[in-house]
Amino acid sequence: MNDMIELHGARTGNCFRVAIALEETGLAYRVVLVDLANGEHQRPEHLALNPAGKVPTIVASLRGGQRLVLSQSNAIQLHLAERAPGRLLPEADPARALALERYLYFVTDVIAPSHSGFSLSRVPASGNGAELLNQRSLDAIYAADHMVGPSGFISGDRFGLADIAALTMLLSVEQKLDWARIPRLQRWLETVRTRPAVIRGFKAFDPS
Ligand SMILES: N[C@@H](CCC(=O)N[C@@H](CS)C(=O)NCC(=O)O)C(=O)O
Repeated sequence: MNDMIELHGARTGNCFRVAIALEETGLAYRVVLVDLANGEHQRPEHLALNPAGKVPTIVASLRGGQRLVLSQSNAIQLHLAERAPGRLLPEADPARALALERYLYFVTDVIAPSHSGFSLSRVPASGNGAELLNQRSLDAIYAADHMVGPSGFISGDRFGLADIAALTMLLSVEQKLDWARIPRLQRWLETVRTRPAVIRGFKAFDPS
């Protein structure tokens, strides 16, 4: 069985997080570009992998030869963390539990309202719902400055899932943030955005 993981995706935040996680683990992968603008995510071959017609999706083989087709960017990142023990998540508690807490903070309190705000902003006559959700996401970022510890990372002593979740999100609102309110996150961003694996992850869906 081929150990190469296939990553079906496009240049979107959810896909970049998976590509960065793959790069950080060093697991072998190859990208299958899904052209969203041309509706490739709705074609039968993609729907056979992801019936919701979304990206990202990975196709991988497990020890013993079983095939794994997995969607949901966060389920994929957790799967990758388990395949590369200690690389994206500490292996033992309490560090592991605390790292999951920070990761899920960014997923549920920062990314989720931001995505909902984006969807709502496209609905005519939705009032100021989008604005409220976007502000809720920004407020959760302002509340996270203290999470950057002496190591310079968001949880524990190495770069991990929480850093990946925070990174794509903070970059997407970089121009909206008042950085004077979050000096630790500002220093953190300057460092993590230059990590070679992060740079490679952001280029993963560039046409070759
Ligand atoms: N909760 C899913 C969301 C997947 C998702 O919404 N993907 C977007 C791109 S980031 C997509 O495929 N959009 C195409 C569409 O909805 O038509 C995840 O985390 O993977």
